[in-house]
Amino acid sequence: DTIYNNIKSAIKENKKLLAVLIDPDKVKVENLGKFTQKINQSIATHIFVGGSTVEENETENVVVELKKHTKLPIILFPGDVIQITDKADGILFLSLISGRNPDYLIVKHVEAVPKLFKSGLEVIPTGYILIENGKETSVECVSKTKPIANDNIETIINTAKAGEYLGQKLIYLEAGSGATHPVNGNIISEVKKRLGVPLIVGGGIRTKEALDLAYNSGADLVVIGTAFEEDERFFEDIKSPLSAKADI
Ligand code: 1GP
Repeated sequence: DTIYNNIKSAIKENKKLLAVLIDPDKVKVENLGKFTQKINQSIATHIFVGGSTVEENETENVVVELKKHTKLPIILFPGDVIQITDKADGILFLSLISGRNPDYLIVKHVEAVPKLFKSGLEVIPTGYILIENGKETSVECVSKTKPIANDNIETIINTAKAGEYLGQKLIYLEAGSGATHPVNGNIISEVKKRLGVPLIVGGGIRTKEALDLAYNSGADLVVIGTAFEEDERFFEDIKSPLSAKADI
């Protein structure tokens, strides 16, 4: 459980973690070398690879290329079973607990087992909670599930806690890639107060202020994809002691 234990020890030392999300659909493999150098020089501690609509083999090609350029842990954040590759280090074994579609709660997980069994991937059970953000995101479309309204704080808290009681080792509050509004600070802090496992927050974070707000509200690990895809200078914007790099 190296990845998970490192996350837990970083949190114990009050370090904040940052995952750069790479969607194999949105990158060219030949550009990844340069992009990964930027990641290496930044405060990022993890690389997540995944997306909602990725074709077979694309994920593996991306992971293999990333591995040539970085020592950061590469963790699959899969939208589907075909995105599983044993070339990564770990996988967020996501259960979409905000939704009521059995496919994303258990069906695809059963299908994934033969692949996971053969792989050396560290499997990290993760309760994935989609929160309304102002527009329909691809998670909502693909999974055919409704996000939880962002003023329904009670349900968000209870869903996160139910995930923890079910044994999920991480809880991920997701506004959706490219979200208009990231998960708000109040939701993050209310969930964090009651949660005994590390909290991941992502979706729509595009400024240093939004990143710091997420951290200060209680996010242990923040995931950012779109902002880096759109402008690599964002790596520079977030250089600061407030979100100091953890040694992982
Ligand atoms: C999406 O939470 C991640 O699943 C990251 O979202 O692309 O908006 O940064 P962005």
